[in-house]
Amino acid sequence: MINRAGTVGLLLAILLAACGGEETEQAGQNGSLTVTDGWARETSRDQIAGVAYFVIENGGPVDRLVGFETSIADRAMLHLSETVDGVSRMHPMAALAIPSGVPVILAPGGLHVMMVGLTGQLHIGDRFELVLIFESAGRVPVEIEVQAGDTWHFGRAEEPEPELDAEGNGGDDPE
Ligand SMILES: [Cu+2]
Repeated sequence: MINRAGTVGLLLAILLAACGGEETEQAGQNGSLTVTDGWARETSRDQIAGVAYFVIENGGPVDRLVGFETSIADRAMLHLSETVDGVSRMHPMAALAIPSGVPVILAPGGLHVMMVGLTGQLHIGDRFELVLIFESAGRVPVEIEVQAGDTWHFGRAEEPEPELDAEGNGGDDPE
């Protein structure tokens, strides 16, 4: 049975939840895990894949990022770019360890989320949701904003100089 006090308590809980949702609109959060600075590169009309980046901070015990969900692509996976002898290559990664107290930064030229089978072109200013799935913390939805960028990911053997990164990230250092 729900008595009057219980009903008021329930209403308060709903209100608090609503406020909490507003606060975390920009930063995806689940317990001790916070994901910020989510952005993706704009894509050209013919591009079938896109890339997304963000910063993960973990105030709790070590966790692992094990997967993604998004409605804007057939699938999304973790990749690592490496340049060996002037040639860039990407390697899929099954999981990524998220240490405690050390930000994990996904950025051009390194770790990124590869979104394959885009349902449409990504235009500057577009926003979409990418759900990060952690082994312990579970699902963390993150808002990703599309920002300017060239199609370095597929068009070139070499990646552009890091000025683009600084521009894209607004020069914010998570530390
Ligand atoms: Cu990739």
